[in-house]
Amino acid sequence: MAKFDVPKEQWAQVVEKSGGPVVYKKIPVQQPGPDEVLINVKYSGVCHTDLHAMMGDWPLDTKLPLVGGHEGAGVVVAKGELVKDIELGDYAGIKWLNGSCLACSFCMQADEPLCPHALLSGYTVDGSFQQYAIAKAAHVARIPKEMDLEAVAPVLCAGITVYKGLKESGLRPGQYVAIVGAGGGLGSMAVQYAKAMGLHAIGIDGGEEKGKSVKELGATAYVDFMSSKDLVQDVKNATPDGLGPHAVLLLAVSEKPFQQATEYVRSRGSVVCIGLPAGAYLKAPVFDTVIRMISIKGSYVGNRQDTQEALDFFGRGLVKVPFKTVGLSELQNVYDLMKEGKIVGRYVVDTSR
Ligand code: 8ID
Ligand code: ZN
Ligand code: ZN
Repeated sequence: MAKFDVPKEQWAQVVEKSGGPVVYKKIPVQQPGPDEVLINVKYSGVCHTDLHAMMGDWPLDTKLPLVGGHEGAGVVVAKGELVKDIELGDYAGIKWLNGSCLACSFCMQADEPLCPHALLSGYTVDGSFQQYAIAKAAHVARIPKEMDLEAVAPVLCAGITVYKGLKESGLRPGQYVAIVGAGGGLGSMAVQYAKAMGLHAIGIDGGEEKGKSVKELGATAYVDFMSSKDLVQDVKNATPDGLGPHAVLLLAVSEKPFQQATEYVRSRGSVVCIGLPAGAYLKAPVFDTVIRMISIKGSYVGNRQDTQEALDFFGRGLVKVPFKTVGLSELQNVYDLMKEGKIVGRYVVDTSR
């Protein structure tokens, strides 16, 4: 078995107060508990959730001080004595779901994201914006050795979440799905998973650069919410019979599309809410929802099986999010770009710089 020298101190990005900014500094390396592993995080994707966490956007408190991050890909360098199925040197991933009780009625049915005792990476426990991060061994993603840790990092939240959302939508191959926020991190992956699952993706986002990227990733059509004069009609027109997409994946970080989706979804279609804009509410006309038999639902990350399936799509070369890599020390710059909606695809941070 490989042996690793784990330092006592490491570089991390720390949220010291709600609202930020992040502070790049040295902090102690923690030791894993009996059922945990310590992962030397090499790369971590930056999800919009990390920005929500820093800004205190949601009605759920974070720990403070907080190390964010939940798309961490790295190498297992230490483990507790109860961990039997992971070896030192294996590749593993820190996901949003850092741990769960494995005994409640949700965990028993593989709905572990709904566990009332769930631990959340980069929210209720420290996450992957540090060089050494801890997670429950049962929950870390098993990443095959041949995978590129830099490219696979965004799969660990964005990939799993949109893959699960597509499964929850009930879509069948050949049908149409509208992906709202298609140029962002989750959206870029959603377009590719949709295509790989035999669906037609209608990407919705703002600006030409995002449109170009969405088309290159395989979308059948792109609707620009910033320039469209009649978005509802444009989305419907992107389906051959003009009746609208069979499902909508809402990944945007603004409330308006959440109010709009039931207007263009096809009768008997489903609207799947995934994005989490601060303070947002859903609103839909009862009349339309009833007589057009529309389903509205939420979808929240994925379980361990979804994780391995989402990684398998990556392994087969079917999904690859466009990403840019910067040093961990530059995380605040990434948040500044994210706030302005300027990121196409994902930013990945390299924890060695
Ligand atoms: O499990 C979950 N439900 C889960 C998992 C991971 C992330 C939920 N999320 C949530 C995040 O917390 C965040 O609220 O999903 C949302 C999207 O995360 P992201 O993909 O990491 O964000 P991004 O890269 O900033 O992309 C957002 C995109 O939305 C577009 C933006 O232009 C950007 O490309 N957008 C906006 I803001 N308004 C839009 C609109 N009206 C829009 N696109 C279309 N129409
Ligand atoms: Zn995320
Ligand atoms: Zn549980």
